[in-house]
Amino acid sequence: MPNDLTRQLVLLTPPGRGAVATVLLEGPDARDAVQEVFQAASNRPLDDYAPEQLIYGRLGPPPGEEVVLHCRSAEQVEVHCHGGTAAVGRLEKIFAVRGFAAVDWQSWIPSQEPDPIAAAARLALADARTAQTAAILLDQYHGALRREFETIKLAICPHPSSLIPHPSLHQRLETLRTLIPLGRHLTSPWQVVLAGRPNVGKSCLLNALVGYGRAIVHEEPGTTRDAVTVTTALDGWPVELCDTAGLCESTCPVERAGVELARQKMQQSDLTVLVFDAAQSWTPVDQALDAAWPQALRVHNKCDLPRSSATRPSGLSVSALTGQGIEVLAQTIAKRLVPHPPPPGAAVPFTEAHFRQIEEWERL
Ligand SMILES: Nc1nc2c(ncn2[C@@H]2O[C@H](COP(=O)(O)OP(=O)(O)O)[C@@H](O)[C@H]2O)c(=O)[nH]1
Ligand SMILES: [Mg+2]
Repeated sequence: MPNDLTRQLVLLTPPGRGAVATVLLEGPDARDAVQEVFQAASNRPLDDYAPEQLIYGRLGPPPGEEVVLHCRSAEQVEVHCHGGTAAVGRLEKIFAVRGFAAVDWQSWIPSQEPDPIAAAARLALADARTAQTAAILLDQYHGALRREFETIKLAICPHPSSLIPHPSLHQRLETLRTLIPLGRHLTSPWQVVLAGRPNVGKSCLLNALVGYGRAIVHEEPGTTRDAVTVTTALDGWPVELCDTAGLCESTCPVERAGVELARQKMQQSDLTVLVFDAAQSWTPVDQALDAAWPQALRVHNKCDLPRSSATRPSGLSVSALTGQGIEVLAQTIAKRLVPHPPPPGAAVPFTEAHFRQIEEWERL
């Protein structure tokens, strides 16, 4: 609810996107303020309508903006108008002279939620990329983390002098701490880099994985020097796959810049998939590469071709060409990123403030 005497206008939909924009007018006598500038297609006044009814008409000086109103109460009116920025801009002007201050939804949401964790979850939900990450945030919105924090506080507070943590308390904190990496990625995708020597099939593998995920969210063109990134979902987790230039010794400055960028990306990533060509023999260069990235997920591509007889370290066998092993690869990547997905309804910390709070309790 708004403060006692403030009138505010909140744009609830993202600016510039969508066919319809939703603006909330909130504050003392908001419905009367709308009535002053609204002409219903039925010519009936707003008081004639039941609270749940939608009212079509025009708003503002003729010819007016086409809008649909939903009068939630005398203090709250939702206005659905054409999407984009022009119609919203006109509404802002019309209502600014009536004392409605434009407020962004990020500032508005905390005023709606007395529980700061629920408010943070509502804000974070706008950045959830998959249904799975949204479901976890929804659990937090519905109180999973708040209840867990309350339980922990209760366990700590009755005996502040006793600094020996209760064993179950220790266990609870440990569980929360292991979920921090997941919490960090509920609003931003995991970074997975595909790396390896030129021509092993990295770019083809990226396409195959995206085909498996079937949910491209974002695509950026790249050159030999740039890294090409595509955001997809692997087993329900949002993942930014990054294709890199081949890792090789080169004297060409452009290629060397590409290789350097690839190394940086690998270092910064959550996981590197190191791709080798199963049809080629295992060389000392492969061996050196493999040894340099011990945490990487080792993948032997082109398993549709006759396999080179040379022995090679174990790894996932896949074919970007036929699709063989791609599903297992996607699942293995997901498992490496989230080894222990929390059960539905579990408490998951998801903001820096939550992470700090857990660390503070752990130090007690
Ligand atoms: N037979 C076969 N060829 C493949 C496979 N993956 C990639 N290729 C071929 O290998 C070549 C290099 O692939 P590309 O993805 O460009 O390799 P990159 O340099 O590592 O990105 C292309 O001719 C692809 O068609 C595969 O799984 N099987
Ligand atoms: Mg390539």
